[in-house]
Amino acid sequence: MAATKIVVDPITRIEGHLRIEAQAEAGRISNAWASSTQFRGIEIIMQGRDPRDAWAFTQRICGVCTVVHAVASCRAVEDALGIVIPPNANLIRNLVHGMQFIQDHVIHFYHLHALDWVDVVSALDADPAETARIARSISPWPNNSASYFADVKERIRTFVASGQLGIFANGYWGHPAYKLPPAVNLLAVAHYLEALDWQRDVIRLHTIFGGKNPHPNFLVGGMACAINLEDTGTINAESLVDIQGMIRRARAFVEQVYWPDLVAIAGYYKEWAAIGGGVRHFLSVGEFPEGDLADLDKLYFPRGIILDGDLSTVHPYDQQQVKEYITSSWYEYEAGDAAGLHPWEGETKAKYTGPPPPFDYLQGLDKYTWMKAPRYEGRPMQVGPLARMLVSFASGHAEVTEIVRATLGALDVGPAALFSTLGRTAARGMETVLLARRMEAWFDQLIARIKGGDTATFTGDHWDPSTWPSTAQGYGFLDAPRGALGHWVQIRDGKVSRYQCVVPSTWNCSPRDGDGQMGPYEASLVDNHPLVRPDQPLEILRTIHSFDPCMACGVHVLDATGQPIVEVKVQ
Ligand code: NFE
Ligand code: MG
Repeated sequence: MAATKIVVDPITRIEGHLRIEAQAEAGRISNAWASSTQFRGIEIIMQGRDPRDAWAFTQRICGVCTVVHAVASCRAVEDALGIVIPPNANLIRNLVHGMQFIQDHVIHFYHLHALDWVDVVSALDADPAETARIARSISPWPNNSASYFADVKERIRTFVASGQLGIFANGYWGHPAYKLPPAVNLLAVAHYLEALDWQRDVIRLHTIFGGKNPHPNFLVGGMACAINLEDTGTINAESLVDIQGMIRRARAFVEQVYWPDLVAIAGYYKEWAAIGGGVRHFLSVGEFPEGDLADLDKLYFPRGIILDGDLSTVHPYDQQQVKEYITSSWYEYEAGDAAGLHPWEGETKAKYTGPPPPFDYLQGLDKYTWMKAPRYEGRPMQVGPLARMLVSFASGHAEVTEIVRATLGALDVGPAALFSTLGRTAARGMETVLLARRMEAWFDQLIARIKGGDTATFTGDHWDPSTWPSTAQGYGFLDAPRGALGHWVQIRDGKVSRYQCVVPSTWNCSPRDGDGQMGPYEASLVDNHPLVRPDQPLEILRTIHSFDPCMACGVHVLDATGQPIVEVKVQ
């Protein structure tokens, strides 16, 4: 029997345009291609600019992870110019980035991923009293009465009766792969709606420390906010109390809603702990510096590499070993298509060789995406929450070890279950719980420093370009919500001469390299992967969404101007 060809373009409920092509035989996926179908090239427009402005331009790579490119950029320029930021600035960056993680992960779970597992229409069959009983059995969260869930059910019924599902349109409702009982579906939909309000509240932390959201303000040399407890125009006693409230409400929702929901839903989908593992090399550049002087090597989540799923050894990360390949990508290199370039030598020269759109298939073409293929010592690497949890677990991180063990125990699965679609989604929840707790420690440290008389948030050292060497280069890393991020900057005569970003979604959405090695999305789709109904590729959504894809980051796109057409094509 010939393989069925499948195209999902764009995959929705992500940022940007991602096209997945696959082949399926006898209910399983036998081959897969991941293609990012838009290009903009922020790296190119950085050339010739003041490096102190780079954070503001690169931050616009993405409106989802609106913090991370700014921090990576500041760190790269600070590295190049030898700038050490004050401890308060580091704590504030941690709080801003930490809240970014928490908001991003909760939104991902409820609004971008949950409906791959939760059948909204089935919730109409729920008994609200049963939902209330389940809610009380897993969490002390106060919104847990039968009348509350009856109201939510009524709201869904109104959506469905109007024929306008709105935010719930286009689901594969009734698909046989949905397994939750109606009462659990209703619980999840109720929290989907609650999470919308919750995230709007807690992300105000960005507006206090950074002036606005999305895209709060940063500053090479520190943070662009002043602290003066007596002054109404700065971070003061009142705004710190407001921030403390947001941190507490963030933790409460994560511990009492997101995490219990995730564990409860995972319990119905344990077979997904053996599906979609894919690439077994993991990279974390680590994140959340905790040393007194913003020591970028003393991190809450450690830096390191896991090879071949072997958790007995954490290998050191050496940024010199990162190279980007374009064998399968619409770019050209001066040294030719087979070359791998370290970001210090990186080139961004677009060369589209695909068919004019609209096209039928990209599968079979030598080049099929705008993503480059980053490799570490020649290996594709999986990045993101699972990489962070595995590197932390293998490093003996106490809190990570505890929550990993407890979760595996609660689900009654072994450590091998981590290498899977379910493992990626569970790891994202685990780190959110730990970060929601850690935020309180960073906040307390900031308060203690302020009480001790230190209100510095910025250093002017090396701010003046006349003090800079004629050439300088630096890198800035951070582990973003979707994984390892690196910015590499070169400065000549006070201006950016080269700027390269190697981004989490570029690692994960990478195409095949010259050795034919698939990237993580592709490899996960052919790893013991079911596809029951090729015309309703729900299982593809589950695995791809478990990475939380962002094409805007991956090829540094600013906006999506293509047609909002979801094409699911089967032949
Ligand atoms: Ni646009 Fe991003 C994150 C970065 S992903 S979301 O997290 O960097 O590649
Ligand atoms: Mg790049």
